[in-house]
Amino acid sequence: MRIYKFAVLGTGFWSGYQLAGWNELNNVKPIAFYNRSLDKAKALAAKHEVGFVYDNVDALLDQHAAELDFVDIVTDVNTHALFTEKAASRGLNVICQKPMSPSWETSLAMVETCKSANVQFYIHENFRFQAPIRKLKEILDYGVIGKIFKANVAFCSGFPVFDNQPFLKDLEEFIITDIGSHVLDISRYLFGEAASLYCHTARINPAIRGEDVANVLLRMKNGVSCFVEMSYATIAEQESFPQTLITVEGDKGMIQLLHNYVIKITTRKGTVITTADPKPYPWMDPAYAVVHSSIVDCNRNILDSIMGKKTAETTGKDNLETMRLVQAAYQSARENIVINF
Ligand code: 89V
Repeated sequence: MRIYKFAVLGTGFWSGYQLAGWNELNNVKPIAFYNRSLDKAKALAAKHEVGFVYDNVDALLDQHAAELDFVDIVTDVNTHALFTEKAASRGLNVICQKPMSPSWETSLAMVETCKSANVQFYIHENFRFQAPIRKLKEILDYGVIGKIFKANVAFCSGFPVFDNQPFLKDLEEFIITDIGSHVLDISRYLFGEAASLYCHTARINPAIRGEDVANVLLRMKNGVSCFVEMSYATIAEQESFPQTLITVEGDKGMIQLLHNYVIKITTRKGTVITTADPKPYPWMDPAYAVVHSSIVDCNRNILDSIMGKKTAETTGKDNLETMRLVQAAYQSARENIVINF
């Protein structure tokens, strides 16, 4: 069996779970880690029996490019373009965490860079791989609720997200890049591409730099009116983090994805209830269960593409469409205008 070798660039909070996700697949192996502070890289390397650690990306790539199949970029968003360029110029396939980059132009350039270098480029957009989202899509495709005309996709939470990811506090553009990139991608996955978008934003938490509330109204090309709401300022009776709650209405009924992965399907005949729990893994943080579980499925989808078995869902090219929505949401909120695509 061929073992696919990779390097991880960035060994912060998220990379431990990313690596645990890779460990669930039996034909991949990390061989080198980069982190700007070497101590963190060393700690993670000891845990995963990785022999090479660097605090210089070029040194890692120069030393190991010949044996690597891909790099997995798990650094903060501002370094994504630079590290993508460095890996692509050495002929390496690139997997990069979402959001692809802070700007549309940079994202476009990243996709072009990888295309010109003839390497594969993937965005690790995992929300669409969550078990309840996959099940919801399956039910929608089955046609039980008929022709869809309206949807609500909501990620509204009061979870103390800055405790684990403090850098999010300093982002000038926060919730639409961090959560919007996920939930706008889910909306594309479920309902196709958007024809127009209108967005309001607000900052409720005075201790952060960017917006922590955004309401985005999409008109999809197929006519569906899709309201995508996100908030980290929500005080709710039942906290839903990190679940995306979804309601879809069609001319024959309604599907609701509710707390704890409960799915209710209502038609004129009544309501049927089912569940779609994420597959559990021992390394998952229970507070992030549905997200951590989806890492494995996202990794598998990308690896299948690297192995030439099938096309990945979240290629850089595909994710450009999500980034287009993210940037359009900011423009719409800034200028108070409807953006037509
Ligand atoms: O996916 C992420 O980037 C994380 C979280 C799961 C909290 O959304 O910020």
